[in-house]
Amino acid sequence: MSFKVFLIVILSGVLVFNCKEAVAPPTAYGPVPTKKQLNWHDMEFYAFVHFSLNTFTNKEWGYGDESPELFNPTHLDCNQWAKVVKDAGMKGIIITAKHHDGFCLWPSKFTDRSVKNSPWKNGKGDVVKELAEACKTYGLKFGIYLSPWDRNHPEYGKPAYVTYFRNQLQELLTNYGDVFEMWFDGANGGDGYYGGANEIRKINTLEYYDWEETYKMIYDISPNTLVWGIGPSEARWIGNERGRAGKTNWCLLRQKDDLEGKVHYTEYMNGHEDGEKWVPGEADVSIRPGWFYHESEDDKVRPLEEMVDIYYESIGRNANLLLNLPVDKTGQVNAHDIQRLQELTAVIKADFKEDLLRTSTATATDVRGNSNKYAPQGLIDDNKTTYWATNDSIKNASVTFNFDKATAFNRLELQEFIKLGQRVKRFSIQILTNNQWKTIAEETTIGYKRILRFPRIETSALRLNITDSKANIVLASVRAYNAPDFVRMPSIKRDQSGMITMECESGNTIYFTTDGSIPTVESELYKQPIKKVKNVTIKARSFNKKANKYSALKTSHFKMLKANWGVKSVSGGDLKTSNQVIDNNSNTVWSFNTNSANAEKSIVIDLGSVMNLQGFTYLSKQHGHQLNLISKYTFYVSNDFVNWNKVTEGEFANIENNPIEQFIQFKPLHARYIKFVAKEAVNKTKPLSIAELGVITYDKQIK
Ligand code: FUL
Repeated sequence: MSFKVFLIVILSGVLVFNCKEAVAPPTAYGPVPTKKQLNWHDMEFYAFVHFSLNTFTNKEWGYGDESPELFNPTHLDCNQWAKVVKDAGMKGIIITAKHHDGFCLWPSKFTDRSVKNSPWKNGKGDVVKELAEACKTYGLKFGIYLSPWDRNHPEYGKPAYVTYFRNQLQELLTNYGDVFEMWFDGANGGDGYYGGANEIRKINTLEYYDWEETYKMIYDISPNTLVWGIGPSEARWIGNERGRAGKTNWCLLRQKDDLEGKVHYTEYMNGHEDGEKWVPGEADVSIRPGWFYHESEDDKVRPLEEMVDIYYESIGRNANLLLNLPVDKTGQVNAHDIQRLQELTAVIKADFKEDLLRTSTATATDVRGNSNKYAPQGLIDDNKTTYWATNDSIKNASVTFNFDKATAFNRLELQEFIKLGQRVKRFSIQILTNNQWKTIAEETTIGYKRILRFPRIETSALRLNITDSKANIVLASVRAYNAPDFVRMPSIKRDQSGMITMECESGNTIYFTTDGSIPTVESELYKQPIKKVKNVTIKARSFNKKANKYSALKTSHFKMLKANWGVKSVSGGDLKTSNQVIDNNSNTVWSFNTNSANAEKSIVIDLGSVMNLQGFTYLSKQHGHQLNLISKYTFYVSNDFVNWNKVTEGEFANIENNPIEQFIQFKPLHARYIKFVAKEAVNKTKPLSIAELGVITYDKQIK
């Protein structure tokens, strides 16, 4: 080698080296997650277990006066819970160590209201310990729900209770190993037993617990615990108990405002683009209507397609999913719930089987410093630490993915490199058809993870356009999947005249039975509405001939037809429209609308004949911001419309957070007239809504 050549080699080496040196990595923009939060994001999917005295009293909220002796699971097995959770690909379990009624699943030394005074294991058991150990055995993380509200404690509302609450926190965080998440429920204050006072106690949640001090204590004992919910938390509620995040979902929150009570919870679904702190959303939902186990809900486990939608609208919308599996009276996850969970897991596994972008080639309109290190290859290399980044001033840019042959897919999964902040405000997806770019999706945020579902397309190239970003783009991954066809269940409705209508997606057909057997293509084909006026159970499945596939089974029990019912009288509302409460249509809503808070609000219904009753049902308005919920009721019956017997009174527990149909049971009786009285409203709203009132009957109708 001549000296000249040698010099050129050396110089170019220096140049390349310099070039590499010159491309500085992108810097963080705005609030960023802590290491703890990053680990939490990676968990994505974990379980909630609601299990306590309520499991045995059949309640959603205990009043606080229930005896600990009622807690007596026959075959408690935390390893069974852990196995179910592990098999579903979930990463941890959060247990209701203490719910609002104050009963403790561990033998706390600060109260007698715990497992130690239950017959279970002769008072020697500790559910929290058994679960912590089971989680360890199965490689799951372990979390704790400790209700700040305690409807039993005599000192609740006074300073002494806060000390008690902190003592229990300390106990839980010290004695059971690592706790990945501490869950502080927002439901707080109201009436309760409170050591026998039986009164209403309200507190200011933001001030009463001195959260700053409480958090300090938590972090002193357990710095790796992420605190959820109230106070200066590190993750937020998603704003509903349906497990759905907003399409636009920022991991940021104006927490300072929140701590001053200036943020409405409906904002939690989307977070705040201008939030000053990283407080990502966690979507909580129960696999059934209630949070605690009720045998009456065994046939009301959420349908598979709802579960699939929940998955896509939580994890697929930049939120973690906390799915509740209510453990039943035996002390195990119930078979009905396990089956649904397994079905869900199978769908998710099949949907995300093979990333089709792995073998594509990716080119970008802008690459930071033209460096290989930040090239779009980093999006498809299945390596979490590599990413595509643009130059500092570039807030919109595109990546084109070319397939070597036409490729079909219907899912797209995107992830930002959130270690450096959440940036993308808007993006679109295009595919190449007939040499033209066609837009198939226009969306907003991405965050930790965003998954899009769309009808299957086939294309030789896919383009991602980031059209607006807070700062230069730093994207971690893009993946495409071809999820199998999912045949959705048919919907089944019956109107007041008894006509049953079924619907399914176009192209599919419906087969059904009325004898309890599982429908197949040999069963009756649904062609037109059928009339069934008596009690009937319809089992139906949609069938997709092309894919040779059935939907999940849809079971609808139709009980009492309200055809002979009539509203006899109302107080505090309009009689003319009141039939809406018995029209079997949850979309028509009738309201008590008197201006006077003290005025009687009652509605009397004639059931047409004397019936065997053992309960009633109340369904509030279901849609919209203001649901005008009734929180307390009194219920009367009569046989002659003159003499009335008060049968029951009480509260619709947790209706504010979870406004599902309320089932109130009472001792069997015979009656023809029922009177429903609305005693109190959630939030003291004026109109009080009723979408539907019903009765729970037993046996057959009697004369
Ligand atoms: C709510 C509580 O009141 C429910 O009982 C349940 O624990 C749910 C997860 O949070 O606010």
